Amino acid sequence: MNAEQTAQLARRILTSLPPLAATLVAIPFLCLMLAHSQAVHAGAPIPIPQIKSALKRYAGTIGCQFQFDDRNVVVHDIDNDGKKDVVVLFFLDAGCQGGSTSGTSAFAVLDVDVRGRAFIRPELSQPAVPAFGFPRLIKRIFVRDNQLWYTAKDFDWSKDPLCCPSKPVEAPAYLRMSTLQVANGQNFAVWHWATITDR
Ligand SMILES: [Ca+2]
Repeated sequence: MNAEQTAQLARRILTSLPPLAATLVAIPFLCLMLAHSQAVHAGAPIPIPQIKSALKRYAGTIGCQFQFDDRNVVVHDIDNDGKKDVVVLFFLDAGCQGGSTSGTSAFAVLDVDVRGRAFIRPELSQPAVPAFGFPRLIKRIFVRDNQLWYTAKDFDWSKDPLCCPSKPVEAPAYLRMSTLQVANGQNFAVWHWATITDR
């Protein structure tokens, strides 16, 4: 039950009770609604050092060359469950392959608790969750019209050398769930990051 459903249920019950009973009944609902409000929400301070620390620990277990720009942190309900999430962009050479063309920009999703502690949600984050169609290097993420967007440079294959993409890209980024059918006929729901560009 999300915060809005909790509020609706509370209103239905409270309007059917006498005042004293309504006050007593309201207390657990208030506690429940406060618990919902402990999720990350727009306007709340974003604990950048804690987010960076959690991200660095996570990245250190899966790759090398971790990089993170403090500006690439947004608050957005990326999985459409009605609760705001912290979405970040970072850079990582997953698997430590080395070389100047190894590593990619990657998305991660975090929760932040009431004490400002940040926790990675690996089930929604790269590299466990694959991403399709994005440029290798993304510069910035932001929210516009309740949608996650990014800016990047992509290759103009007619002239760009391998080091240096030059074509500006601005496009939406989505976290989507698809159904994967496996050999025995069973279906699995799997998350993936997706984008729409004119590439
Ligand atoms: Ca969410």
